[in-house]
Amino acid sequence: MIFLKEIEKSFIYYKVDKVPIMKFKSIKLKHKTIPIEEIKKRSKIYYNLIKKRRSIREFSLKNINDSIIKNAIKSAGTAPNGANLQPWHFVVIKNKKIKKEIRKAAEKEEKNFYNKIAPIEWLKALEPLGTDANKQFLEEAPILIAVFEKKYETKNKIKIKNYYVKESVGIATGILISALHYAGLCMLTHTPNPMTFLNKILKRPINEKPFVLLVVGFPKLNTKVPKFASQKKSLNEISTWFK
Ligand code: IYR
Repeated sequence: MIFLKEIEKSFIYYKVDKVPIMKFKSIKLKHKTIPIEEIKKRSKIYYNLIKKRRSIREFSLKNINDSIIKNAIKSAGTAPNGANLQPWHFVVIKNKKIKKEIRKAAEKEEKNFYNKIAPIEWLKALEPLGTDANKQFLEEAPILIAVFEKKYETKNKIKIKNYYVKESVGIATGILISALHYAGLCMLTHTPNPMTFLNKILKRPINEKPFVLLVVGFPKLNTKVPKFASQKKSLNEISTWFK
């Protein structure tokens, strides 16, 4: 039996014996294959660049041009994601008052984390990073980017489910970090736990859940970073090859 159902104007799907067959429009892929030597060179250049990325916690007050952040967010928006539903939202905070509010709320959660709820093993794991409940960087850094994951979308009061939300937003955040680092900026992926205060302060709807708070800027003069975090696992440790 064949059912025909029109969902949107140009979007038709057929069900043949309950197996949905999608009709889709295609366009020609724009891809220029470059010489292998150039590919090898680029792979090295990218690795040499990305390996220099460090999470920093001391930011200078130097401002950042909006266009840099806009391009980085547009880059993040190209991330592969579930059913191309693009289940993310990025909130850029430059406003001093809001940054102060975020710091206050984050420090409240962090005090609770460090002094009350964190299991001892977790605190032990964090020891080599030297982190604590003081989050001065939330006020000092010129830009905060709150990344939200959208569990679902509401259209005409109907909930439309998103797919692979965490994976999609994780990939988008990775691209965002890579784009900002490539542009020459430094950042910290900050995850106060819980982060729900961000919905309230940033007036985000309930279908959005804070994923990460990216703290973006330039390092303070003579900024120090934990030695421990520069020790990366070797290729052998992180990969297995079948040839
Ligand atoms: N959210 C806390 C604790 C923290 C947790 C992990 I996992 C880190 O890699 C770093 C910190 C904080 O931001 O201090």
